[in-house]
Amino acid sequence: MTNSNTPDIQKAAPAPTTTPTVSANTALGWLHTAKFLTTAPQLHFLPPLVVPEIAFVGRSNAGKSTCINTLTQQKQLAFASKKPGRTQHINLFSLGKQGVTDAVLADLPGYGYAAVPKQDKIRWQQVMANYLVTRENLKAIVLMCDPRHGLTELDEILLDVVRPRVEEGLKFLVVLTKADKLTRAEQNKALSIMKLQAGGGEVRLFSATKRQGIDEVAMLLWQWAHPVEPVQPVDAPVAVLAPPAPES
Ligand SMILES: Nc1nc2c(ncn2[C@@H]2O[C@H](COP(=O)(O)OP(=O)(O)OP(=O)(O)O)[C@@H](O)[C@H]2O)c(=O)[nH]1
Ligand SMILES: [Mg+2]
Repeated sequence: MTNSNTPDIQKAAPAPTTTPTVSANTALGWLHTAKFLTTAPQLHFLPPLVVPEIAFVGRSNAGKSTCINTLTQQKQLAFASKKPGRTQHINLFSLGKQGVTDAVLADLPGYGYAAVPKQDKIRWQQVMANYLVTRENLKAIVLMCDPRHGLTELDEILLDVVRPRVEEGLKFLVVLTKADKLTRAEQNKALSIMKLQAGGGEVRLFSATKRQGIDEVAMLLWQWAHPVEPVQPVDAPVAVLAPPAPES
């Protein structure tokens, strides 16, 4: 029984989970606010930002721009094309309700397109590595991978480049694109193989044409852009004095 004259001792509440839950509708509504922000041929032309940035990377023609258009439900936000090498700059899209930007999506040019001159390839790989290593507000990477090809040599190089940042907390998702080209059994097999290769990163099947995996990817991106900071535990218990007992 509590004596009203004795101070109540209130312990600090346990830290809340760092993974907030969100409905697919909320996540998709948020992604739908996407607006073109800027485009840059090189990292140093990008504006420094403080809001979380989520970069879409992967080989040429993997479906990065299409994925951004599908997630944001905007047909021509990012330039998608049958012709590989369509995206040649780093394109940023701002996200946020009521005009308040709370995150940015980055659509990066693809790599590995055979017809690109060797010098351009090398230059681009340097721009990309530089971006992935030094972009300060980069919070997550979405690696688009066509499961019919699996991880290419350049994907592996990219994974090596970002590994130290992933170990420091950078979020990482492999999206297995164009899942509509695979049977259900092939999809499951590709998913299991990639889970082994993704080194603890998330893996999701995705198809823009069949609208598969959209909710799941949208919710993951929303969670990553809106992390809940754990409440610091209070060292000493907080004493809350009970009101004095009324005099009789
Ligand atoms: N069947 C199918 N085709 C897709 C899907 N996603 C993209 N594509 C097609 O793949 C081609 C390349 O798509 P993009 O989104 O331009 O690919 P990208 O990765 O941005 O390519 P780059 O800008 O060259 O790096 C286009 O013809 C798309 O229509 C999908 O989920 N299913
Ligand atoms: Mg593109």
